[in-house]
Amino acid sequence: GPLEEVSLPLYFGWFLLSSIQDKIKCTSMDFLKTLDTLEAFKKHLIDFSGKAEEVDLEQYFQPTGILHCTTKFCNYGKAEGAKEYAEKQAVKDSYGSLFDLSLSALFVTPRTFGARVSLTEEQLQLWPADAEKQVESVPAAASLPLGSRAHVTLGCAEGVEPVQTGIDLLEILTLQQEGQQGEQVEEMELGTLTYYGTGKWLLNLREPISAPACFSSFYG
Ligand code: ACK
Repeated sequence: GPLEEVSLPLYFGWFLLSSIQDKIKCTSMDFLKTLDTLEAFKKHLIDFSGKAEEVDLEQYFQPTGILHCTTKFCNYGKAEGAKEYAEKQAVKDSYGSLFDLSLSALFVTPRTFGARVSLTEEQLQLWPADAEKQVESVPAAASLPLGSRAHVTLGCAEGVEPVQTGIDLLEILTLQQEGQQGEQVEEMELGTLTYYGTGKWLLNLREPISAPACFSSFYG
């Protein structure tokens, strides 16, 4: 019946607790502020904005709502494998439980701003086996380790959908896997900043941010 049809959420994921959301928003805004002032960033501005003009990164990226790490995008049941995912024993067992997510890097591209999430073995039980394989624009991502796409979207450029954040992360990780060292541009207080070309920046955090998060779902 109609009730059954709407019983699947828009997506499942880990929802960061509000105390840590505030901390991450502060840290990430500080990072954008610093990145904006770096000579190295200004040098590559053209890749970033298409113009040599300055950009205010804090304005450039629009917040996209509650901070979370999507596990399975279900699209209310219309996405492939949505029902199977919702029925997985691990998903049922963990629903409503608290987890500790490790945010290991921040990344910025002309499209998105995000945090990489490094999943534990336990957390990978909730990760769909095909998440990295679904991205047609990054075919090489299929050979990345499971969980490579895991991220928290921190902001999107105007007109960009949040689904792009995980795709941008996969692009950067694919370059790394292909042996591209990137250009290590700066030792920042937070960690090492690397440039991977065409507007792709990755800050590996010296100390990963530990983020308590509830595994649940979003209906919208
Ligand atoms: O930032 P995100 O991970 O990217 O969180 C949002 C959330 O679902 C609600 O839109 C993500 N999302 C949207 N479409 C897809 C998709 N096709 N595959 C995986 N994640 C998706 C989006």
